[in-house]
Amino acid sequence: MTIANPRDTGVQRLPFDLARIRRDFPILKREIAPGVPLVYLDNAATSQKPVQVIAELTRFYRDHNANIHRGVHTLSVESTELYEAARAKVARFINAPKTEEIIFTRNTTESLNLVAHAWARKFLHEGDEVVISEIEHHSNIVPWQMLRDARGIVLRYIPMLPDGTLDLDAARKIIGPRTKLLSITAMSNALGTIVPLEVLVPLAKAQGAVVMVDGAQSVPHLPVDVQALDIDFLAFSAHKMLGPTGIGILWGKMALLDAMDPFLGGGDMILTVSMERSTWADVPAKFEAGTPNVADAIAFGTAIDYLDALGMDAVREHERDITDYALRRLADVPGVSIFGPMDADLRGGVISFELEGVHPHDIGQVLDTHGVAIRTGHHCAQPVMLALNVPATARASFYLYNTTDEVDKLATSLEEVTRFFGGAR
Ligand code: C6P
Repeated sequence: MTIANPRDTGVQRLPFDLARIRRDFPILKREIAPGVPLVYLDNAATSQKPVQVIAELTRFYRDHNANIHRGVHTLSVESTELYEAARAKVARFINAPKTEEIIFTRNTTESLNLVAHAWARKFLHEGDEVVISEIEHHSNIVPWQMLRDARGIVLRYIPMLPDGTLDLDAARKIIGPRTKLLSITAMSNALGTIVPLEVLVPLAKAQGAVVMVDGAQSVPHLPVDVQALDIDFLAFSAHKMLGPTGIGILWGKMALLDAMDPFLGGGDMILTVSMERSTWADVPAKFEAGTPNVADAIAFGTAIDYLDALGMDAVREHERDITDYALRRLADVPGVSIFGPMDADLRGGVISFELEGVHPHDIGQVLDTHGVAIRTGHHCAQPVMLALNVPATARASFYLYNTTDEVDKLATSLEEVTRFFGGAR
């Protein structure tokens, strides 16, 4: 049974039936070794894909494949329509006022860099302040450091408190009249902390600053409404929300996108080209130079159909319950220390932890022999590791198909890890 017909425009809500959902994900039936079923807990890195998304990719290449916005032949027209329909689905999903405000990029990283290049390089000047936080992913740190070095902007960080939440008192002092941009994650990939945008966004708006949100971890897991949030830019990746790799989104308010110069020059982003000069196409084409990732954008539309059919409130509720269970279950495993807020209402389905006496890399390797896939390392958030005073953590991250049985498997496997490394606690 399919969850939603990808060609439907209307969405029928379906009950959150975990067994049925799991049947849609063929990879969840995989065994890592004979008799060792996969327990996939690395969803913050990338999610698995349902059959509907996989089928849509094949269907596109089999039945429609052509370049878009170029031809008058049937296949080109069909491909263009499917691509633009996917854009409309994305717009509806985040409640963007205009479909044209959705720009297809490769991923969150490219979306954040697009704003750093095409907006910030044009509108920010020496001494202007960009405020980020200590819990950002590198892709929301490095572009601003590069801009600081090139343009002399000042980069300021909202610090992290020991419990993994942001220091809001410090934020009130840091965000001020010189703040021109607040670029902030909505959910930490390293700790799961949900950032209180409802507090931070008004602080920045009161100073007349532009607000960009890194939604790589929030859009896949929480209902997100860009108008209710009152933000200006939102960046996220399809591959973390049931869609293919190689497709990302930048949403921006039309007035800002209109005022920006292009990021890349080439085909499809121009209105006219002469030997002397070129003029730009309208948004979004202005930011989609060259042949875009047509098939993956269309399959991303199918991923959105799937999430819409479940409803993002239901997705969040399920993940909150799993996280709550996991926080309690892991706290009972001898030697485990969990980083970040201990309240499942304050975090998404991400749990970073350490196991006394065992390096995270070793935890990951032994868990793999039990079929349990987690991520270990600095999670592209080295400032968080510095603040925690650890070189790395082990991280389990959940999605809509994970079960409490899988959390139990993680917990019992961690006990095995302790035994394996000779710790008797
Ligand atoms: N975090 C993780 O394992 P890309 O790689 O461009 O799709 O997403 C970058 C990115 C930006 N912001 C946040 C909050 C993220 O979590 C990520 C990706 C993955 O945590 C891969 S490092």
